[in-house]
Amino acid sequence: MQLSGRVIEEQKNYLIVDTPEGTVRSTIKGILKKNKTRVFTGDLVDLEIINRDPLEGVISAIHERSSLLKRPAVANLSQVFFIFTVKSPPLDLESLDRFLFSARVYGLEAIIVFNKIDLLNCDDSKELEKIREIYRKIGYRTVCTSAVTNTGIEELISLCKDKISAFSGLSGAGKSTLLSKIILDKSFRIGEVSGSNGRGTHTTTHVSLHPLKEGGYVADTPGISFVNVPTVPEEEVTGYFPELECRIGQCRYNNCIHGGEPGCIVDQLIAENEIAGFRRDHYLKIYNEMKAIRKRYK
Ligand SMILES: Nc1nc2c(ncn2[C@@H]2O[C@H](COP(=O)(O)OP(=O)(O)OP(=O)(O)O)[C@@H](O)[C@H]2O)c(=O)[nH]1
Ligand SMILES: [Zn+2]
Repeated sequence: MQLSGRVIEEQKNYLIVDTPEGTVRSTIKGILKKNKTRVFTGDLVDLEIINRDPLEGVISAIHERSSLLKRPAVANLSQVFFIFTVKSPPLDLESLDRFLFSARVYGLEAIIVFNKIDLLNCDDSKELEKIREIYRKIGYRTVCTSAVTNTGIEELISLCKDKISAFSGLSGAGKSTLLSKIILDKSFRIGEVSGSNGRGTHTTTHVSLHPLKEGGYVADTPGISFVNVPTVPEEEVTGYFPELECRIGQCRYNNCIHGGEPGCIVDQLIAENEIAGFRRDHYLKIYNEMKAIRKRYK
């Protein structure tokens, strides 16, 4: 019998595949091994069932991937929730912009979550609304949540439906707490790939995908890190900032990097409050980093 399913976990000698018939403990067909074909968590695969009870199978084909994240390895991730807070820890927009940049380079949809809104007073909430408006305007979805009052949890769950999602964010923002509200299963391994340096204390641990009863999967490891931005040619950095990308070619000088040159449309739009000045600053920082990296390898 043939089945298709999603690889949800890599074990030492087996891959666990979620199929309509249940989870199947699987090995990889010899010919695929011979071709050195790698199978990753998140891959959609075809299986030949070789045993019914317990269900066991052999992976015979891998469907084309839409994305592959390297560390930790996970295929076909469709979206990532970036968990941030306004208070405790304080809002860190530079990190958020670096995460958003990385997600765009990797081709992942990013959703911004402002957690711990139970801690905000009236002024904080007004400030948060202004920030949300800035990101909304450039096309990002934002969600406000509280694991204390359960605000926004239903919205998070509905956004996960039929998608493969991961949670990322700075330490202490509440990733594990929010994940445990979405994945109610007790076998959920909270915090395993988490660490103060953002790279994880158990970096060898593989990602597992947890099937949601609503449909879709959530990576159960909250440590997927976007802190280290991927390297791209510096002139392409604008392409990953939506509000800059749509202004390409509008400055006086064609090679304007929006770093204070005369006749820069970005300067004008910042003065008119159309573009957030801090986003330009974060863009310039990444631009200069990319330039420095290129020079080093020249
Ligand atoms: N007030 C409040 N506290 C929260 C909320 N969500 C999480 N916390 C608390 O914030 C602290 C950090 O939460 P975690 O879920 O461990 O955060 P994390 O992002 O997984 O942190 P790392 O494991 O360090 O990456 C815990 O003490 C949580 O109880 C919230 O919505 N409101
Ligand atoms: Zn410019």
